[in-house]
Amino acid sequence: MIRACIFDLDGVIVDTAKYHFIAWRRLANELGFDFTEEKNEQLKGVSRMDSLDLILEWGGVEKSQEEKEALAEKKNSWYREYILDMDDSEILEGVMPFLNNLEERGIRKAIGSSSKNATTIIEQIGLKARFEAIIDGNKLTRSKPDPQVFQLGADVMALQPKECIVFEDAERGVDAALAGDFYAVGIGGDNLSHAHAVVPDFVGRTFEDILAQLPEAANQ
Ligand code: B16
Ligand code: MG
Repeated sequence: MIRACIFDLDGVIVDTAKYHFIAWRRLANELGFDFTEEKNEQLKGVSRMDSLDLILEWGGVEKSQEEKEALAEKKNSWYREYILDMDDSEILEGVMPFLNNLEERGIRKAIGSSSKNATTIIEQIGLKARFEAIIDGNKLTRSKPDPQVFQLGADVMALQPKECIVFEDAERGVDAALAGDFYAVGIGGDNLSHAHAVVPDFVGRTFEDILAQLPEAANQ
């Protein structure tokens, strides 16, 4: 029986991918190369340092560990300028009614994000009090597709994976949920067909609608 929903943040509750893209692209341009928004898709759900490694590889640039840490810090300071301007108007359409619907049903809620900035973002958009657990990148030792982020969320709520639905917009995020034995629902995007169900967004959707798309066992 499902008792909780665990939400990825970037791409599920808010669209911060656009801010990550602007900041990473600015860094790449400073290093003398560029990359496209399609390439940026590959960075969804990927940790900061792993994202930097991929971007440097695309640009054919090699840097020492110390230089990489300085570059990641620079990108993060630009990124934080954007997120510190965010407010509740950036919550994706359909999310608020869906959270309300879960609360009416007594379904518990947590955030499971790779981002070290997740708690700041949740505070900026005024949703902190709505989640029982916020697992962010600061609490993680392993990146998605490792299931650690969702396992920690389930642990805080003292629930088993099969009592939780994970909502994810990234292929690696769905991989992580499945690796941890959670029910996985893909939001939007391509490359999510391995999830138990995929929906374009939360608009007009209730908990019952989602349950109806999951395997029989989730409904018992
Ligand atoms: P930060 P999610 C992920 O968040 C983003 O999708 C990914 O693009 C980003 O690189 C990662 O967080 C780390 O973010 O630099 O803020 O620690 O989708 O897992 O909520
Ligand atoms: Mg995401």
